[in-house]
Amino acid sequence: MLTIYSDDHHLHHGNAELIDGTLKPCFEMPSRADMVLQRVRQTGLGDIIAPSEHGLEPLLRVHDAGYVRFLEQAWSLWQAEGRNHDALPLVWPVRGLRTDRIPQDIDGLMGYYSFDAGVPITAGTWQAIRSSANVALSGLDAMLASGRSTFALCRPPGHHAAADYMGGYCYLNNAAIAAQAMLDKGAKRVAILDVDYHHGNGTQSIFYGRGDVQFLSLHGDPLVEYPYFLGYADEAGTGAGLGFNHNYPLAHGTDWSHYGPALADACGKIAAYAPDALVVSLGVDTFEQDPISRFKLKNADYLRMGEAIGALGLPTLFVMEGGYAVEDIGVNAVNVLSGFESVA
Ligand code: OKP
Ligand code: ZN
Repeated sequence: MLTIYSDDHHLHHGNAELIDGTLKPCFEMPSRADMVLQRVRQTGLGDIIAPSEHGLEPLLRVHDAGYVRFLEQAWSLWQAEGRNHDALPLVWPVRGLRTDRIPQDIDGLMGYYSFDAGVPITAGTWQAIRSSANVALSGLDAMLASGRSTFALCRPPGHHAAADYMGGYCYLNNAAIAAQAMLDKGAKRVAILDVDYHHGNGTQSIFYGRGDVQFLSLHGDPLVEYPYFLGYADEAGTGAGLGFNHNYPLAHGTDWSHYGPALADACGKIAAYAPDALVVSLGVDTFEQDPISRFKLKNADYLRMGEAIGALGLPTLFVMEGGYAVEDIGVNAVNVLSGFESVA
């Protein structure tokens, strides 16, 4: 399988995140993608190529123009305040507060365009997130040109980013951008399967009213897990999108004995939808040793995951999302891809 990768992700390296009430080094760190790349090489998965520039247009098919402009300008606005450490949001417009006036000050903008504090903006963030989206879009190009499934080794991840807000380590929604680009290139229906441990709230919200994108997500139950405010089983879509959104909230401690059947159910729904292609939001933070997650999947379970997805027989674009057990992230991600290839 072909991998798309760029070193540009190194330009985004947040210093710290607020977790459990203290500042800790960011779990979402450059070594994550380095380890996946190393495993791709080690296993001889296939060629590795650089992305090409796709411009802003495909981003603006999914994201709000004001939000994209904010992402581009945030670091320089922050610096203009005389600050040279990472930018972080610290105030949000919750119930009853106004969202009809967009603040002009950088602290107000950071809050307006985010839903949590897990999104440091650094000097290189804009370039890194643009590159990450280019990785996904170049993966799509390769998949369409060859008819073969492709791995977009994106970093930073994207699935928590909505049309006009960042959060959960995510800025631009790489999977959504690729799915929309596929439709714009002539696909009639695209399915997005999100196997990251956390609910893909951004992707869900982007396509919630749409019937041309089916979204399915297996994740920690939002009643007890981040992102808490979306991802319940009764979220089925709205309007033309009704019936095209499927959430599988799963309990803490979920292992393959419960994950496997949920995945099989999701795959059945994908098969029934009969999409032209599949995008997989590939997070491997479902791993038993993940430092911020509570599922119990083992290394070999990722081979089974890949086999289940491969059995669909669809052209598939894998888009890297989460996974924070850095020692195992490469093994687990590539196990999915190898399992997929063993049946596809
Ligand atoms: C990004 B992706 C854990 C706090 C979680 C944010 C997690 C973002 C995950 N107690 N903080 O979905 O892997
Ligand atoms: Zn995650």
